[in-house]
Amino acid sequence: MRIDVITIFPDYLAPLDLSLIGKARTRGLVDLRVHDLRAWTHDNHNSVDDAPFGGGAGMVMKPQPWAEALAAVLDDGRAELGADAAPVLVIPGPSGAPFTQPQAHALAEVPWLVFACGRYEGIDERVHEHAREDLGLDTRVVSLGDYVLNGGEVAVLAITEAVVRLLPGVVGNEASLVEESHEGGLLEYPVYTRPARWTAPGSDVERSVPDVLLGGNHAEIARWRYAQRLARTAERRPDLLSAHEASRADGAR
Ligand code: 6GU
Repeated sequence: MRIDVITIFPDYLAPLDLSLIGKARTRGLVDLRVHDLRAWTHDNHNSVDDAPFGGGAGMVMKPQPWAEALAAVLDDGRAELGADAAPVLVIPGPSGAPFTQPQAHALAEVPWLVFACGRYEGIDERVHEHAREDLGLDTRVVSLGDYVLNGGEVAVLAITEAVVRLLPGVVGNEASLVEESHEGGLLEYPVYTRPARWTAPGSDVERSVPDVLLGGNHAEIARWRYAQRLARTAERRPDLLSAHEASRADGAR
């Protein structure tokens, strides 16, 4: 998979050199390139933003550097992937649709992703239109959740990690991708490791691992874990539980 990130803070993406993603990059599973948007400015101040038409607080990212950046990144990617290659363009922002695990799976099937990181109050809307209508790009505005960050860079870190760990060969034990929170629309069951009985320093309570997990009856363990997933989802994410019940009623699972 090829991933291009366009940002005014390339250093913000440095964590993508680390851990699982870094390893996937050195192993050639992911070709990730970070581009400084200011490379496509032509004034002395390398300005990328300006005041909003219609007034209001904050600044808006100017269209021209974005159009040039997208053209250059598309050229570069097509030189490598072929003239017909077309990336999915992901524009992170608080006004996007929520990013979810099903979307992570969908993006993991795409051979080429381009992320456009907005800062300030966002990118001039005509850049979105240009990408869709002139460049013909599948353009998706996505949000991490209902709160405001200063820019899209943290979202790119989160989305890239969620997507890249799903690529074949990135996570050592692929079974670990199946039984985790948000797979199957429920949260993960509680997990335990040795010792089976444990007392925290300074505590006088000995805490035991649930007996069912020590018994080796795998059908019973599976039933217990499913019940735990339901209980935990009901408590922490009742919104997910109603969707899960609807899909079960449909016979989807
Ligand atoms: Cl993707 N961007 C920004 N700036 N704020 C956010 C967000 C993204 N997701 C939630 N808040």
